[in-house]
Amino acid sequence: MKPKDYRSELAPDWCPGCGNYGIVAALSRALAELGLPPDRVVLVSGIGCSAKTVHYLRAYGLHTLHGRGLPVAQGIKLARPELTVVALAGDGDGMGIGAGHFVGAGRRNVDLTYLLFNNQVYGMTKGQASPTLGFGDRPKGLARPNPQGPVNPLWLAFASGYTFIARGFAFDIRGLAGLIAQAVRHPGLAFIDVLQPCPTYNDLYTREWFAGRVYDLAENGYDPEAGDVAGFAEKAAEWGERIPTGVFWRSRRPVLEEALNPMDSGKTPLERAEALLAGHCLVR
Ligand SMILES: Cc1ncc(C[n+]2csc(CCOP(=O)(O)OP(=O)(O)O)c2C)c(N)n1
Repeated sequence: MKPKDYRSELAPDWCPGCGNYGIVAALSRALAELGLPPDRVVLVSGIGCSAKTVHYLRAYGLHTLHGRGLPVAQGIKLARPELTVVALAGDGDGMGIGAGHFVGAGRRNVDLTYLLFNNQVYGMTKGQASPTLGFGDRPKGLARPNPQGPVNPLWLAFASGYTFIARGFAFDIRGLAGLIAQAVRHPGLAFIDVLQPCPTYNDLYTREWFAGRVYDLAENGYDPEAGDVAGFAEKAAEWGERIPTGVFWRSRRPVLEEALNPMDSGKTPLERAEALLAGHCLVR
């Protein structure tokens, strides 16, 4: 399989210069590198410009509801553990309306990959401030500077229990493809915050702005497996003149599939999850 073999017959209708083109290129490159047949891959999205990605790649795809991609993705993985599941969301989708699911998924550690298309605005609805936009920032879709502070997706992923945490840049296609391949291979819930410039509504954080700032954590000998929480927190907070990309954190703990009752081995993980949860619920 070559990267182009994962492209669907549909032509993307994103704006010229959108970072999403780089993400599609990186995702198809990673799937080719992993040698995954399209019928073993499921892409799950919420709502937004980012969510259209599932239509432009040749694999199974579900375009779900705003902020709800992760619960669907986890259900698919539990029902069909042999499939590779990749969930994707915009920063409004994933860090706003879907933030509760983001936290819950971290606690479960189901073996799937989650890509955040982070452009700091609600692209599809004309550039309102998303939860990752900085305090006081005023990209052109805002009438006034942003009165709210940003959430740090890397810190939130860590606090929620994600076992693989990385950041990529949409226009570093080779680097992002490498991160996606590592995330898919990681046995557990893997999160990649993708810096994805929106050329139409975010005139502050542009492709050029990022290109002069991003650097690879690995260049400075950073070890994501050192278990160094303070080092992780410091690197995840670095933003401004220099912005780190690469793998920030990698650890192992049982995935939900393993943690379920081993006595129920004749059942699928989804049936085992239902049996387990039934024991914890007063009302079904
Ligand atoms: C429940 C619900 N609320 C609001 C909307 C309207 N809506 C559609 S896309 C969107 C924001 C998308 O922004 P983001 O997730 O950052 O993705 P982007 O378009 O930038 O890729 C909103 C608020 C919706 N479709 N459904």
